[in-house]
Amino acid sequence: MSRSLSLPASVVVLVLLGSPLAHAVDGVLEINQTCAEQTGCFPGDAPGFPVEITVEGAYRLTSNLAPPTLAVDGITASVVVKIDLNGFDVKGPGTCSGFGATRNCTNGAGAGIRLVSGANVVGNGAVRFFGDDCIAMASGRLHDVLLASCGGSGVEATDAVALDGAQLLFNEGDGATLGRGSRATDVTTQGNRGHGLSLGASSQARDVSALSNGRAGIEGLAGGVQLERVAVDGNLNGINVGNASQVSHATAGFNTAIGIAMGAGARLSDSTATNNGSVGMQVGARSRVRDAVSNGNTTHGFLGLGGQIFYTGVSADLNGGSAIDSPVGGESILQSVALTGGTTISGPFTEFGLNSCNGSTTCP
Ligand SMILES: [Ca+2]
Repeated sequence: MSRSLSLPASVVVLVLLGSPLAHAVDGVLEINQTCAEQTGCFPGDAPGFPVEITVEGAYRLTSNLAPPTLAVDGITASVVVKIDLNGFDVKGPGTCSGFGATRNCTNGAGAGIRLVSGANVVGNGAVRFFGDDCIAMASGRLHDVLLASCGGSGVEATDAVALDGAQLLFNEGDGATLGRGSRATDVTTQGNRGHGLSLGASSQARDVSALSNGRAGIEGLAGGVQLERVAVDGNLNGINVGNASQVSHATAGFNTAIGIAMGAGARLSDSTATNNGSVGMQVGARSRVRDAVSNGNTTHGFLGLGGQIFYTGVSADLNGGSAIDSPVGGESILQSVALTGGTTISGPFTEFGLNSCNGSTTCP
């Protein structure tokens, strides 16, 4: 009767052969370390990294993934895919040292996830310690991801990306480089060597914290950028955006250079800049600055790089330079400003409404 207590040898062989092969659950194809290394995870994927996806569809990790060298990607897809990281960690063999401007990671050709087509969706997990970008992609949606300690950027996207819920930490490149028309929400980006968040033209970001990055906390020099409810602290420049951009409800503190720098035609409101190492807030010609406070910065509280700037409801104190400096390009307008400090204003201004400069109702 001993034969009934043990499985036939043929069944054992089938089980052993079958176990590393990933299979579909409700149409979702599985990816795990065993199939990646031993058998390939599905048709079109040869054994060994990277896991190659050549068929459109939905995929899900069922273990952590760890490629053996910095030269290979973790996952590559040549088609539109949806990848659920399922709480797992895609982790390369890299190492890093330093922080912010001194962050230095081992570099290599391998990205954690490389998506060649557009319109991909990736979420719910971590990608770390790759030699190239953690995620390289064209366009799509990333959500609920930790992208950290990669030799490139946390995410490098050539086109529009919706980035919703991300921790972008300690990468040697940018926390994220996103193409034009992108949207970033609920993002923390800290200690990257490049920009915390680099935005293409006409992109939007809200509820972003950018801390201690080696370049700008949030950069968008292509212009037409909209930022709302952002905190930038301890970066090189806090915010550095181009023409026709809008910033509201921003706080910029303790950045090494300028707190908030915007191009011509800026709309800057309901924001504060404190204790930055250069100008608190800088805008180009024909900008509007409303309900803004700029205190304790090393040089000017507000600096206009051109004329015809409308300042209303702003205050400045304890700055090392002028409270407002607008040296060129036609008269600017002051309305309901409260300025204190050594030189309250330099440059041509027209006043109306109630102003206060060092306690005087007439500003110099
Ligand atoms: Ca493979």
